[in-house]
Amino acid sequence: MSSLQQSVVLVKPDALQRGLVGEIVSRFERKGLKLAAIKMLILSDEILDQWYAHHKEKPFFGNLKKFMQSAPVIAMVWEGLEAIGTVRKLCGVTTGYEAEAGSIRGDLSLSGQHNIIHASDSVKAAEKEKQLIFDADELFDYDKGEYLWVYSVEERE
Ligand code: FUP
Repeated sequence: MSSLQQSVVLVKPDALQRGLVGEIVSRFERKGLKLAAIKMLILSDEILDQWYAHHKEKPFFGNLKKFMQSAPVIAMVWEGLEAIGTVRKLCGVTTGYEAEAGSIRGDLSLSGQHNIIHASDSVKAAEKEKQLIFDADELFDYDKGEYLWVYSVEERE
Protein backbone atom coordinates (compact mmCIF):
# COMPACT_ATOMS: atom_id res chain seq x y z
CA MET A 1 0.00 0.00 0.00
CA SER A 2 1.40 3.40 -0.93
CA SER A 3 1.37 6.17 1.64
CA LEU A 4 1.41 9.95 1.63
CA GLN A 5 4.85 11.13 2.75
CA GLN A 6 6.82 14.34 3.10
CA SER A 7 10.46 14.67 2.04
CA VAL A 8 12.76 17.45 3.21
CA VAL A 9 14.94 18.83 0.43
CA LEU A 10 17.86 21.26 0.63
CA VAL A 11 19.06 23.05 -2.47
CA LYS A 12 22.72 23.35 -1.47
CA PRO A 13 25.00 26.43 -1.79
CA ASP A 14 26.58 25.19 -5.06
CA ALA A 15 23.17 25.04 -6.76
CA LEU A 16 22.28 28.52 -5.48
CA GLN A 17 25.59 29.90 -6.80
CA ARG A 18 25.12 28.17 -10.16
CA GLY A 19 21.60 29.49 -10.65
CA LEU A 20 19.92 26.08 -10.52
CA VAL A 21 17.19 26.77 -7.94
CA GLY A 22 14.41 27.21 -10.51
CA GLU A 23 15.47 24.13 -12.49
CA ILE A 24 15.41 21.98 -9.36
CA VAL A 25 12.08 23.30 -8.04
CA SER A 26 10.54 22.80 -11.46
CA ARG A 27 11.56 19.12 -11.58
CA PHE A 28 9.65 18.42 -8.36
CA GLU A 29 6.65 20.47 -9.54
CA ARG A 30 6.52 18.66 -12.88
CA LYS A 31 6.56 15.29 -11.11
CA GLY A 32 3.30 16.29 -9.40
CA LEU A 33 4.65 16.72 -5.87
CA LYS A 34 3.07 19.33 -3.61
CA LEU A 35 5.19 22.08 -2.05
CA ALA A 36 4.33 22.19 1.67
CA ALA A 37 7.11 24.55 2.85
CA ILE A 38 9.96 26.63 1.44
CA LYS A 39 12.51 29.00 3.01
CA MET A 40 16.04 30.35 2.59
CA LEU A 41 18.50 30.17 5.47
CA ILE A 42 22.13 29.76 6.46
CA LEU A 43 22.49 26.48 8.32
CA SER A 44 23.83 26.85 11.87
CA ASP A 45 26.56 24.68 13.45
CA GLU A 46 23.89 23.12 15.68
CA ILE A 47 21.65 22.15 12.76
CA LEU A 48 24.52 20.70 10.72
CA ASP A 49 25.93 18.71 13.65
CA GLN A 50 22.55 16.99 14.02
CA TRP A 51 21.77 16.82 10.30
CA TYR A 52 25.01 15.02 9.50
CA ALA A 53 25.46 13.28 12.89
CA HIS A 54 26.29 10.03 11.02
CA HIS A 55 29.30 11.77 9.39
CA LYS A 56 30.57 13.66 12.45
CA GLU A 57 33.69 11.51 12.89
CA LYS A 58 34.54 11.34 9.17
CA PRO A 59 37.60 13.22 7.86
CA PHE A 60 35.52 15.23 5.37
CA PHE A 61 33.07 16.53 8.00
CA GLY A 62 34.86 19.90 8.52
CA ASN A 63 34.92 20.68 4.81
CA LEU A 64 31.35 19.46 4.38
CA LYS A 65 30.23 21.91 7.08
CA LYS A 66 32.20 24.79 5.56
CA PHE A 67 30.65 24.08 2.17
CA MET A 68 27.13 23.83 3.56
CA GLN A 69 27.58 27.20 5.31
CA SER A 70 29.29 28.96 2.38
CA ALA A 71 25.98 30.47 1.21
CA PRO A 72 22.30 30.08 2.11
CA VAL A 73 20.36 26.94 1.28
CA ILE A 74 16.77 26.71 0.06
CA ALA A 75 14.91 24.28 2.36
CA MET A 76 11.69 22.75 1.12
CA VAL A 77 9.15 20.09 2.06
CA TRP A 78 7.68 18.13 -0.86
CA GLU A 79 4.62 15.96 -0.32
CA GLY A 80 3.17 13.09 -2.33
CA LEU A 81 2.58 9.35 -2.51
CA GLU A 82 5.83 7.60 -1.53
CA ALA A 83 7.56 10.99 -1.64
CA ILE A 84 10.70 9.84 0.22
CA GLY A 85 11.71 7.26 -2.39
CA THR A 86 10.39 9.27 -5.32
CA VAL A 87 12.39 12.37 -4.40
CA ARG A 88 15.56 10.31 -3.82
CA LYS A 89 15.14 8.80 -7.30
CA LEU A 90 14.69 12.24 -8.85
CA CYS A 91 17.93 13.32 -7.09
CA GLY A 92 20.02 10.29 -8.15
CA VAL A 93 22.79 8.62 -6.11
CA THR A 94 25.01 10.75 -3.83
CA THR A 95 27.99 11.26 -6.15
CA GLY A 96 27.37 13.48 -9.17
CA TYR A 97 29.73 11.65 -11.52
CA GLU A 98 28.05 8.33 -10.72
CA ALA A 99 24.43 9.51 -10.73
CA GLU A 100 22.14 8.32 -13.50
CA ALA A 101 21.59 10.65 -16.47
CA GLY A 102 18.12 12.13 -16.14
CA SER A 103 18.39 12.59 -12.38
CA ILE A 104 19.12 16.01 -10.83
CA ARG A 105 22.64 15.02 -9.74
CA GLY A 106 23.20 12.99 -12.91
CA ASP A 107 22.36 15.96 -15.09
CA LEU A 108 23.73 18.86 -13.04
CA SER A 109 26.62 17.68 -10.81
CA LEU A 110 30.09 16.15 -11.18
CA SER A 111 31.07 16.07 -7.51
CA GLY A 112 30.68 13.89 -4.43
CA GLN A 113 30.35 16.85 -2.06
CA HIS A 114 29.12 19.67 -4.29
CA ASN A 115 26.20 17.48 -5.25
CA ILE A 116 23.54 20.19 -5.44
CA ILE A 117 20.81 18.70 -3.33
CA HIS A 118 19.88 16.86 -0.15
CA ALA A 119 16.77 14.70 0.25
CA SER A 120 15.55 12.77 3.31
CA ASP A 121 16.45 9.07 3.18
CA SER A 122 13.63 7.79 5.44
CA VAL A 123 10.37 8.89 7.08
CA LYS A 124 12.22 9.13 10.41
CA ALA A 125 14.97 11.32 8.93
CA ALA A 126 12.35 13.56 7.28
CA GLU A 127 10.63 14.13 10.64
CA LYS A 128 13.93 15.02 12.31
CA GLU A 129 14.94 17.33 9.45
CA LYS A 130 11.54 19.05 9.40
CA GLN A 131 11.85 19.82 13.11
CA LEU A 132 15.40 21.14 12.74
CA ILE A 133 14.44 23.66 10.06
CA PHE A 134 10.75 24.55 10.14
CA ASP A 135 8.38 26.02 12.71
CA ALA A 136 4.85 24.57 12.71
CA ASP A 137 3.40 27.70 11.07
CA GLU A 138 5.86 27.40 8.16
CA LEU A 139 4.31 24.09 7.02
CA PHE A 140 1.24 24.50 4.82
CA ASP A 141 -1.67 22.17 4.12
CA TYR A 142 -3.86 23.20 1.19
CA ASP A 143 -5.93 21.60 -1.58
CA LYS A 144 -4.06 21.16 -4.82
CA GLY A 145 -6.42 21.03 -7.83
CA GLU A 146 -3.81 19.26 -9.92
CA TYR A 147 -4.09 16.22 -7.62
CA LEU A 148 -7.30 15.28 -9.50
CA TRP A 149 -5.08 14.57 -12.50
CA VAL A 150 -1.89 13.45 -10.76
CA TYR A 151 -3.61 10.65 -8.78
CA SER A 152 -6.38 8.14 -9.46
CA VAL A 153 -9.62 8.08 -7.41
CA GLU A 154 -8.31 5.18 -5.29
CA GLU A 155 -4.99 6.91 -4.67
CA ARG A 156 -6.73 10.06 -3.45
CA GLU A 157 -8.79 8.21 -0.82
P1 FUP B 1 23.01 11.52 0.74
O1 FUP B 1 22.01 10.79 1.61
O2 FUP B 1 22.87 11.17 -0.72
O3 FUP B 1 23.01 13.01 0.97
O4 FUP B 1 24.45 10.98 1.15
P2 FUP B 1 25.20 10.82 2.55
O5 FUP B 1 24.29 10.96 3.73
O6 FUP B 1 26.01 9.57 2.46
O7 FUP B 1 26.20 12.05 2.56
C1 FUP B 1 25.81 13.32 2.96
C2 FUP B 1 26.70 14.33 2.31
O8 FUP B 1 28.04 14.15 2.75
C3 FUP B 1 26.75 14.20 0.80
F1 FUP B 1 25.74 14.84 0.18
C4 FUP B 1 28.09 14.77 0.47
C5 FUP B 1 28.92 14.58 1.72
N1 FUP B 1 30.04 13.62 1.57
C6 FUP B 1 31.30 14.13 1.40
O9 FUP B 1 31.50 15.34 1.38
N2 FUP B 1 32.34 13.22 1.27
C7 FUP B 1 32.14 11.88 1.28
O10 FUP B 1 33.13 11.13 1.16
C8 FUP B 1 30.84 11.39 1.43
C9 FUP B 1 29.80 12.28 1.58
